[in-house]
Amino acid sequence: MHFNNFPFPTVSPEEAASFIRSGQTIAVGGFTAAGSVKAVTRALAERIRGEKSKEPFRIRVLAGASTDANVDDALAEVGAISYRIPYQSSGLLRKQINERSVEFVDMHLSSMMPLLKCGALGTIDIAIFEAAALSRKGHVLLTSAVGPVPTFARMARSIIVEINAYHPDSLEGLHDIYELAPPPHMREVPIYRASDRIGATLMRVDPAKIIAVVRTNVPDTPVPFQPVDATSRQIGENIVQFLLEERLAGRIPKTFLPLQAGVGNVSNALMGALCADRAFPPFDMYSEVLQDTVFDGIESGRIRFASSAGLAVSPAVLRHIYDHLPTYRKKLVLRPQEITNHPEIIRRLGLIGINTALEVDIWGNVNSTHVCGSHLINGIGGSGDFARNCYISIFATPSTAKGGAISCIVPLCSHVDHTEHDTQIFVTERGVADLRGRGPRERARLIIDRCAHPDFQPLLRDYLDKGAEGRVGLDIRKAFDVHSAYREKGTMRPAEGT
Ligand code: 0RQ
Repeated sequence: MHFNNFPFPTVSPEEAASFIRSGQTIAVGGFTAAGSVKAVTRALAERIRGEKSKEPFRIRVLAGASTDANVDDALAEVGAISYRIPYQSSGLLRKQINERSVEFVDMHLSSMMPLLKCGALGTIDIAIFEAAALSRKGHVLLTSAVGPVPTFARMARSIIVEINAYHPDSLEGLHDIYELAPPPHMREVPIYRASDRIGATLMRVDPAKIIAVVRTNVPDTPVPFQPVDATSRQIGENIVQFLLEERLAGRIPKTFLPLQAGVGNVSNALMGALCADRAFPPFDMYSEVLQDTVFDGIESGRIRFASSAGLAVSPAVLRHIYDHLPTYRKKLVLRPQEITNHPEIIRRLGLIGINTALEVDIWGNVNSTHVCGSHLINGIGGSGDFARNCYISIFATPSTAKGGAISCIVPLCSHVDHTEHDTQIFVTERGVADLRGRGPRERARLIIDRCAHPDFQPLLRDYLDKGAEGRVGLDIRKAFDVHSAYREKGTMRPAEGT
């Protein structure tokens, strides 16, 4: 393939940004900070900052998941985002969403592409994405993520490509590009193992749509993880213990099953614990993001193969992967998110899914997204895709948050992302509650006894014991007392002597 010998206009980020007009919908490539757009959205933000127009400049922004600071933060700083889907993790954008100046649609990542393809999410004016290389016929070598890019590029009216020299063109072979046909033409997706490749190494776009190419040389800038604390370490160890016992009991095959792990500090810490435990057999990952600790596992041989939509790793780990590409091409594949999060494949592979909750209620519902039912943190992301369809679905959370002021186990979730029908196993640093096959009262006892913090157990037991009549016994009048207390007094802890 002859890369970079193309006729498309190579322009400055500012010139490329001049194609974007207020009221348009742009779709940005990347998945989390991996492969995120680096230059055009930042140049657009600078232009908006300098403009004297009285009319606010507002655009709709579609992404694969979260982005790095060059997209969400840069555009939010100049108030340019009017609408955003399907997931975000920017502090500033979160503030604007919670102040209701940005319309945010919190969506299962697997739902986005089908909705886009059927036209329910409107049209895309311009897709902007990063590439390591581009050919005159529109062959694209993507960078550290695939995520939404194949669908965005096919559906957009115009395309701007950022060729980022930070990513070598020897990357070819890491990606597996495959797009699903819309119904009624959709076929089974022939992935039977995490390592199966079913598509092309290069993405193909219509060259007539490429209106500009920008050159950059910038690394991905993911948010650094917090050091692993004792609580996260203990959660990881509890999960390891649970999975080893399941294997011993014959409910997980001896050869083990592929794992999915979510985002955040807790998830990073528990992958570290899984990889450090010598009793744990080598396993595959079929996930949507891979964080740093996964690569320690690949290096030590604990992880055999990893499949993902993007590499949400530190610059040092990405450099290591790029320095060892012949090895990593055999151990790693990057896929579109409609494949990584596809319910059919998650079910067929028999995944063990491990996601993080904000709060869990005693009936087994999970809130992953909204504090006190109202204030968004990030979004549901792919957690629902995996939780609903996994062979074993685990939700992990510390038993308390905010220095012990909040119990993460509550009488009733203030917002429900995952219903009791889609959850199975809960893990905190206190222990493990296996809810499979159990009715509501037994589930409640298990969660309180095994997962809640001892300081909050009396309150939760009292709620359960003094509950209303009926199969569940949920007392609607007192269900949100702990949330009200937190809002009013900044703590869910009962006052001394009550
Ligand atoms: O806030 O830093 O201000 O103190 O929430 O909590 O404990 O650091 O946990 O980084 O693992 O994130 C659910 C947000 C957990 C994440 C969530 C506060 C806590 C802290 C973060 P501070 P931790 P993590 C695949 C899967 C949904 C998407 C998903 C997430 C902050 O995992 O976004 O799973 N998940 N995708 O203090 C009030 C509570 C709280 C609370 C914690 N009960 N009430 N605040 N916090 N519990 C990936 C993708 O989809 C891309």
